[in-house]
Amino acid sequence: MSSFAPTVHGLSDIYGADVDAQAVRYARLAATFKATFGSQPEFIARAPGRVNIIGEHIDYCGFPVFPMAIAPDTLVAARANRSDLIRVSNMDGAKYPPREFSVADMFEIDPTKHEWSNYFKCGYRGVLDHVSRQGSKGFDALLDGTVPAGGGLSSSAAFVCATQLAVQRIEGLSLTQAELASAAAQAERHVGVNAGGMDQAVSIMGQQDSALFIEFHPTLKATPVRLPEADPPFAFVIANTLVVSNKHTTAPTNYNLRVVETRIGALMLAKHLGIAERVACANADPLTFKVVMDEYFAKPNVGDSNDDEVQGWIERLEIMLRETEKAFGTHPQGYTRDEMAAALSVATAELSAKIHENQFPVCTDRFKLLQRAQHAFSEALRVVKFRQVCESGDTSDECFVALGALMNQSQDSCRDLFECSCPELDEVCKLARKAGSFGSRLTGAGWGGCSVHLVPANKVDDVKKALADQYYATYFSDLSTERLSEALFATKPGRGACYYFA
Ligand code: NG1
Ligand code: MG
Repeated sequence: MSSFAPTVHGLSDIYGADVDAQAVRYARLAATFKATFGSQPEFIARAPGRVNIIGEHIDYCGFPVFPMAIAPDTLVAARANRSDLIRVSNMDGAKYPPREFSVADMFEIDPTKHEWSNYFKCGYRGVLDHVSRQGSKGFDALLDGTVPAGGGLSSSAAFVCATQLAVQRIEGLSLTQAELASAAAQAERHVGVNAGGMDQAVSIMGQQDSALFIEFHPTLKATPVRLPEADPPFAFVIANTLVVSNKHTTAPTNYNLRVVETRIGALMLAKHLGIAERVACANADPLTFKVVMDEYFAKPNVGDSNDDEVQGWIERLEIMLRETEKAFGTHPQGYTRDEMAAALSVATAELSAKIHENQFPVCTDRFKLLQRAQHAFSEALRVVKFRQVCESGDTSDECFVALGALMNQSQDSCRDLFECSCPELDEVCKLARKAGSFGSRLTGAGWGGCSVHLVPANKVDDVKKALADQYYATYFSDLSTERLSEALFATKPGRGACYYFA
């Protein structure tokens, strides 16, 4: 892959963004930088948030996902300052007060502290860890973010990726897109979340007008896929439930627990399939459902838009779904730690080490391996089918009915099998479908945050009105018009990360 050369884009290139508002924003950022640090920034690095159209909680299972980059983003204006100090400020200084570190302290991150600059340090460390180097230069940075925090649109990935772009330029490094994406995914683990790599990959590699089919295994690969062009065209409406789910405080019972359930599920499924030794030799760390599937069929990865290869995915995933039922069907109530340890013939303490509990503790009595595995394999199947419909050349209403149905099934699976929805997300999906959405589902980690809806352009206003009147007016009656427009908006695929120069 080519190295990630800095690119210069005009402001009008930010698809879907309000160009005038963006121009004002960049000018304000540069002016505030000058007022704060005494000179103009050298450059502005930008990385967008994302919305995941389909493929939830399966990036860390090694399966493909289908997100797109959006207009809301993080900007980092920066300039080297010829000292060994790193000074970082935020346009929202009331919420995120200025911080100052010496270059030598930048690798210290305390994940138990809720501190905004931790994400800045993550981005800093991500790049330098990747090249096994210490930082060498002081610099000043001013950040501005428009991705709502904790809303499921990946504010953290936008933040970390934009910081990485700034740091690599200051340090004179040039990582490839894939390296930046992987480094950012690794880096977020320093704040205590055992994250997958979807958000960072799409933030870096996003393409205007296309969603991305992102594969993680055996290597990171992003294929742009266009949504079918229909008349009227289709848009994605994003609706934030405004239920804030903080991944860091809920990780032991939510996000990190799901990661662990899929990891133990992979180990036990391998044993059920009689390939425990084979996967041990494959040396996959961590072992994912995708690795188990590949080893079971011992065939090369398939992912290209060739009919037979798509058919191959579908057949394999269907077989894995049947095996899942056989492997875990006896325990619909879930497994205790002792039961899982016994099934894997290890001591309970050893099991705890296998799932890295000292780094990412989890808290539950029962691990629902059946339901989590059923979600993972069926969701992967839906992602592959979604791409297949997009590339079928069909632009009729039926094709959008099919895409919408896959999104609706994904929501049902997230609610019932993966248990990562919440009543507010379920309600928003129901209201939107009634008002004309073809497909509605949660997007991102869930348990709150955002939902995404596939809506024909001529129904966008109806869907927005239904949600404004029946959801927001009911539960958030004092919401200002401005906050409502941040929570509820239509969007299209936008471009990925880039640099701007004055
Ligand atoms: P968000 O919505 O950003 O919390 C998280 C993970 C993704 C993916 C989704 C679920 C991080 C940074 N991101 O997204 O990798 O697993 O949940 O599909 O943890
Ligand atoms: Mg995040």
